[in-house]
Amino acid sequence: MTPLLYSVKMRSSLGGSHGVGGRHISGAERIVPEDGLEEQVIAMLRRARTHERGRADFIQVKVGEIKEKDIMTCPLIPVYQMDTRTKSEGRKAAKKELLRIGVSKAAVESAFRELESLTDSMRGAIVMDAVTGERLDDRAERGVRCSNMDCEDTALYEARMAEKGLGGDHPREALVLASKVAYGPGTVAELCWSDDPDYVTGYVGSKKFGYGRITVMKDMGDPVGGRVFFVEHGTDVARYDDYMQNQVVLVRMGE
Ligand code: WAQ
Ligand code: MG
Repeated sequence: MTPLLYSVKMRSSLGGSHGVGGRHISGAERIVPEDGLEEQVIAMLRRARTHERGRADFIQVKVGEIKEKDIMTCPLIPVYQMDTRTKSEGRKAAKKELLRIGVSKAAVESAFRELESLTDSMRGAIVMDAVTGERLDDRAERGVRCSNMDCEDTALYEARMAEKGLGGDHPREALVLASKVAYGPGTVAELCWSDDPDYVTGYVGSKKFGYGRITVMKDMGDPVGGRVFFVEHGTDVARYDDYMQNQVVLVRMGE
């Protein structure tokens, strides 16, 4: 029998709750078997109170059982790396990679214009037509959130990634998210860099080539990050948003 799975979600803020003056500090989510549930809740509380963006004073943790019939799986996209030394080198590499995947020049320029004009990080991602560069999300600070995904087998994942020197929370969360996004209905590519001030690595993801890790994509100390999901022309945004937000996806390790 497959063990019962639980979704554990945490979000934290400083100076009040989200929406009533609080500044977002961190969020995290895992899908864990019942025997790892309590340990996971504790790990998340700790993470919210030791985050480099600040020590959260408002923390929400949400736990829910997952029904087996609601679970989909997708493969972990393969990792490749582009070594860059500066923000401008990194962004140039990202643009080149997006064009190689098939995103139009207009859409690449539009995406960088949107992300580079942000003065504070959005909570979610911008959704953009990969042909016209038109922004398809509601243009609010929230954007489209990708949620309800994790590794199918965390121990196997950790073992494999440690071998490649890709251990840690940032790569795991980004790779799992990028895999779910890459397999989303209509996704062409994804562009991301972190909003954690000291985390300068970003990536360009796609089903076509995988997770193109770019070692430096912003200046040290910059707290503004962002994501863009490039989608096929004609993608149903409501359906896309529903997949990103609600579809439970477990990411399988390759051979
Ligand atoms: N769904 C959609 N967009 C999101 C989500 C989500 N669940 N979480 C964050 N974002 C957006 C939001 O605009 C953030 O400001 C931005 O992405 C960056 O999020 O070493 O840490 O969680 O290979 O800060 C990539 C490199 C790290 C990892 C990415 O992103 C590696 C990272 P962060
Ligand atoms: Mg962050």
